[in-house]
Amino acid sequence: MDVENANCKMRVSQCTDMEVLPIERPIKIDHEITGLEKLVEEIHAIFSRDHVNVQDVQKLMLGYKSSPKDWKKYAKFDRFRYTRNLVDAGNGAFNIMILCWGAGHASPIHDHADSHCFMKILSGNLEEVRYDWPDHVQPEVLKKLKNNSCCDKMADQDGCRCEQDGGYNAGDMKEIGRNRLELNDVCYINDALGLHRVENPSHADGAVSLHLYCPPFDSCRVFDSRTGTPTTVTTTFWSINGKKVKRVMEANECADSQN
Ligand code: CSS
Ligand code: FE2
Repeated sequence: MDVENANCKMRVSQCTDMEVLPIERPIKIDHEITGLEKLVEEIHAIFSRDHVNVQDVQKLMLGYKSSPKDWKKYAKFDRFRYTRNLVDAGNGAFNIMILCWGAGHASPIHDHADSHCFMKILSGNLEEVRYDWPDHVQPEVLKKLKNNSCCDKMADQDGCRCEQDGGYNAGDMKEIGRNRLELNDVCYINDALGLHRVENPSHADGAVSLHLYCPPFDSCRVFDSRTGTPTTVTTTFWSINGKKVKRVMEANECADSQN
C-alpha cells in the first residue's frame, strides 16, 4: 500500500484501494504559512474536501515555521510525563494537539488506533524508534491487506496464540528504524508502517511537538517493550484550548478542601 497517497479523512484500514499518484521525495514546501492559527485554518480548509492526501498535509505542516509566541499558551509541562494539549478538535474530523516533553520523557511503544499521525517539532529534538508489530497482534489495516487474520495465519502452525491466549514471547518487539527529529521536521506514521516510541533524548531541555491525528481517537494500544503484550489505554488531554483539565483526583481534592 502506498501510504503517502492515503486519504487521511478515512481510517487507515479503509485506504487500501488508492489512486496511484507519484510521491515526491523529499516533500517540498508549496508555500510558507505564517503562524499556527493560519496553519490550523489551512488544515480545516483541506479537510473540508472529501479526499485529503497525506503528502498535502505533510507539505502544509512543513510550510509552518515554529514560533514559540504562536503556541506558548498551549505548552504546559508536567514533571513526570509528557502532556497532550488540545489545540483544535477539527469538527470531529481531526485533532490538533501540542505535546510537551520534559527532559528524558518518553511515550511507551504504541499504535495509532487505525488513524493517521503527523508530528512536527516545534522546539527541541525528539527521537522516534519504530517497531514491527509483534507476531501475535495485527492491526486492522494489515488484516485487510493480507486478507487474513492472526488466527488464520497461525491455524496451520501449532494453534492460534493470539491476543486472547496471552501467548507472548520475550523479544517480540523488533526495531525497524530510528529517526532523530529536529526543529520544524515533520514525520508521518500509521499502523501499516508499524509502531513507535517517541522520546526526548535531552537530559536538560524540554521539547514541544505539534500532532495531527485523523480521524481523532480516544484510546490506543501500548506494548510491553520486552514481551510485546498489548494494553488498551485511554488517551487524555492535559489541557484544552490552553486551559488545564481538572483530573478526577484533583477535583476530589478540591471538594475535600471545601468540606
Ligand atoms: N501518539 C502519542 C504521541 S507520539 S505520536 C500520543 O498521542 O500520545
Ligand atoms: Fe505516536
